[in-house]
Amino acid sequence: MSTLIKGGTVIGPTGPYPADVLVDGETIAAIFAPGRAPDGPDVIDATGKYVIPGAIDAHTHMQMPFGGTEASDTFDTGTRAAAIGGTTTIIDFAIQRYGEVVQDGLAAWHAKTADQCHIDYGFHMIVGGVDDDSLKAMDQLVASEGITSFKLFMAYPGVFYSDDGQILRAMQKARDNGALIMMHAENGPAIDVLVKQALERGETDPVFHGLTRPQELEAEATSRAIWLASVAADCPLYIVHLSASKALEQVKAARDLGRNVFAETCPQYLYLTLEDQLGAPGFDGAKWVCSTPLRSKHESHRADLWQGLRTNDLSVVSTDHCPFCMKDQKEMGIGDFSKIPNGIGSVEHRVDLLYQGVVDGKLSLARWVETIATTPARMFGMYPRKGIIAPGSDADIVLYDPNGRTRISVETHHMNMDYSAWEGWEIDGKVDTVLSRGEVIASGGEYTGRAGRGKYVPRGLSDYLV
Ligand code: DUC
Ligand code: ZN
Ligand code: ZN
Repeated sequence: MSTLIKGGTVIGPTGPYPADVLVDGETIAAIFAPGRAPDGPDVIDATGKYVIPGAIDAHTHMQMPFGGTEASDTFDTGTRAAAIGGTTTIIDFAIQRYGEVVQDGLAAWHAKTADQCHIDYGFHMIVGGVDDDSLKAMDQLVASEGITSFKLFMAYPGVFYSDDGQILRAMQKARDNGALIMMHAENGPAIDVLVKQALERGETDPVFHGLTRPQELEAEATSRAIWLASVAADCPLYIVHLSASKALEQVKAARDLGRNVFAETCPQYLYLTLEDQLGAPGFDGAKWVCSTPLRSKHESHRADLWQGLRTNDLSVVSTDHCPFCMKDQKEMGIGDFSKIPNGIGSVEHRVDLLYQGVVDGKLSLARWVETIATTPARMFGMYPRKGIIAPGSDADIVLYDPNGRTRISVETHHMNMDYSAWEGWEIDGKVDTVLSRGEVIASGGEYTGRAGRGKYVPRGLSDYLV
């Protein structure tokens, strides 16, 4: 079946242009200058709308066992919410813990996602125990399973933590097989000392989560990861959830030297702060406990991150979607901030929150689309199948209404959370229509997709390898 998306403004890598987009089955068949498409197909009227590639959230944790509980969105609820918000592909993190077999962890993620996802999905692999077996498994995942990126942790000793020797070995392996190393860059052992000292002083409120994770410990770990990657013959390195100016400085310096280093940030670091959210009265700040933490509004973090997005020192915006409810989950940390499960849920709102950056004059339209769709596709080996409006690409397409308005609230969101980290936020722009592989799954506020229609996307190597 053919459909013509007519009268809209396509946002491409070089900017906006008026065009009609012909969809044939699951793919984009052709792009026509306005009025040049043949008659015949069904028409979706895109007049006054931006036509953008379906967004890709390259960092989610659906139903992740973590912090003594499990992230509250299932693959069903989380991918449905993502779809409604204009995201048509997620890359979630399968997990191997110390002593476990990597392939078993991967099989567990395939089992969780089977018949559950509303949109297409891929996996990164968390390697929580780097040893001879897991290193060998990395080769197999790259060669045969479509998994070409591996996350390591410099934080969370005793949970996912890798020491420097383990990190170096994994980086050497990645250098050999072409994979990307994704790094949670915070100095976990030093943070644990600060956490213990704070609790001994009776500092138990959520704000101390942020105060015991100072930016220096993110910057130090970022720098150490960069140097380790250098020792590993310039293994490609991608810093996840970068939150702080000093960490960004490390990435910038490495990139200026031509190093194979990339980084993402997340909407929470672009907008929210340690004082206004994490420091909210009583236990309310628990809603915004995540790692890396929100940073001080009295420093230049947010402005620096927006600038980093403009200059491509930050290449991608992902959510690190890791939702927990207040009831029974975040509440586990009443009286001890270190027991609050770490995570914020935003998978439904990333497209809108970043469009606000366009409205505020901080990003161009082209850069908006690049950071939420095109670059994630290229970074993680899904391009040009995903991330671009082009003939032959999957017809993952969002019609975005720049004249609409979005009000975010727990009353109206679709994520499985009993609060919203963005409660009451009003945003210019609105997701109007979402197509996933040619099928309209959301339009005018009505959702018509279904669990199980999303497919696993085996990924190739990153386009940014040198
Ligand atoms: N940070 C979070 O806030 N949640 C999940 C894991 C992580 O690194
Ligand atoms: Zn992390
Ligand atoms: Zn994460």
